Amino acid sequence: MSKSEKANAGKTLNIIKKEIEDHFLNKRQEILDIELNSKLINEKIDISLPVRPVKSGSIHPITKTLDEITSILASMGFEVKEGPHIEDEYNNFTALNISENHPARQDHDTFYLNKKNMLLRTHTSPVQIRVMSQKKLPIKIIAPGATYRCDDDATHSPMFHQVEGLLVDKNANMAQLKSVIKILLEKFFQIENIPVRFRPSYFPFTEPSAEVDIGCSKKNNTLEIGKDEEWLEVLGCGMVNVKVLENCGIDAEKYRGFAFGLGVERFAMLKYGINDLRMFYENDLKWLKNYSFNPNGFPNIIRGLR
Ligand code: 2NL
Repeated sequence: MSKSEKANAGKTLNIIKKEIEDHFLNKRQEILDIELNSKLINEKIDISLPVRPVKSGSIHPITKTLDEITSILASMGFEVKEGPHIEDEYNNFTALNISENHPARQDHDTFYLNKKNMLLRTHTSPVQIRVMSQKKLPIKIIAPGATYRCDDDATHSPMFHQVEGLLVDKNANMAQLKSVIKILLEKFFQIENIPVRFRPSYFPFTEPSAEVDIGCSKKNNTLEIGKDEEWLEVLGCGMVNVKVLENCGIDAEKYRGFAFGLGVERFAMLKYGINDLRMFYENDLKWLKNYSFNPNGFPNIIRGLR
């Protein structure tokens, strides 16, 4: 092309180039807009949707009952003590005045271990034997926890739970024992003036010994606690046998003790209307959903004494 032809063609080509570029940019923006709009529609957050439930654990009725009993007794000044579940014959039987030929010593009740004289504790009393043997007086403790007996039927589980209480002091007496137990039962069952009866009984480790009954009514297949019609046995107690104090090196001329023991499963069944002991250990989620307790304030689960 000549010089003037070149100038003209250049102008025209520039106009065409600009037009193509504009078309390209418009189309590009159009595609970006479509993409953005479909994102805005599809990724919209529906703030009206209900919160998805957080699955949380819950407090087992045995744990709940243990906590309740523990905090009532702690409010009366009892200190919580724990000890080993594997014990020796001395702490579990001999120190408690349970003789060699006592029925509780026979193999059918006790899980004996391969190691000589070792066993799974059959009650939490060995914890109290350990504390008394340290000879720091006075003593005001409770021993909550798991215990073991070789027994398994509708009303017995090979592993179950106890709370035992022990007070050793210069003037410890039966009247104090009666008030502690009365207050415990009133607070636990949340019934003021619950009828309570102390009935003479026998335990090798207490003398005198008593079993404690509470008033109830049993009508149309319904048990109602706090009524004044029939008696229901709930725990055992007594003044610590002088032989037991002496076995632990405590001067029985100067010191006396009272003690009590209760079954946690039984307390839980009576308070929470559970009629089959075996369900406690089945880990049946439907049963647990019905009978266990909300861990107040999840995820900060706070339990026990602080
Ligand atoms: C029951 C009866 C009882 C005790 C436990 C005890 C412990 C020591 C000394 C004396 Cl170290 N006594 N404990 C006393 C009386 C009764 O339990 O039927 N429990 C479920």
